[in-house]
Amino acid sequence: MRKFIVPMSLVLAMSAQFVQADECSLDLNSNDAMRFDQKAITVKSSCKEFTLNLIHTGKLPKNVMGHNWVLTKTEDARPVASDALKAGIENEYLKKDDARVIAATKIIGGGETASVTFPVSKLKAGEAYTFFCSYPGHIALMQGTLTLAP
Ligand SMILES: [Cu+2]
Repeated sequence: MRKFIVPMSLVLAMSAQFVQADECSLDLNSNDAMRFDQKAITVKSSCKEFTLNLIHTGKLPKNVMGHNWVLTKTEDARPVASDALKAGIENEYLKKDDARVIAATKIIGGGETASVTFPVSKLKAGEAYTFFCSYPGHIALMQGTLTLAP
């Protein structure tokens, strides 16, 4: 009987998560080939907060193939990424207190996950946003767009 109860509550918890995933959160995979699995993210303006769950499906450690998820206005993405180089891995490859960064996760390695939640009020309709990985050199392949949609 006990064996039955545990899986049932697990199933319920998982279905609740799927409902939320459709609305105001997203799972984004990253890998050892230096890629995100999605190029465009849409955030609904009806969401109060948005949660990005970054998953590293690879095996390489974070000092070799580290990934994070950083969100800025598109015009800020390159400058933020070049300042991130100087910040080093001890600062999660981001300049400290960088006001241009709207949201960011820590750097993770293979098999790890990291999440960030930010208020959707930080986004404006019609503004172009870019998400990227600030690990040195990764922005070349690891970037995409984020837009606020009605
Ligand atoms: Cu990366």
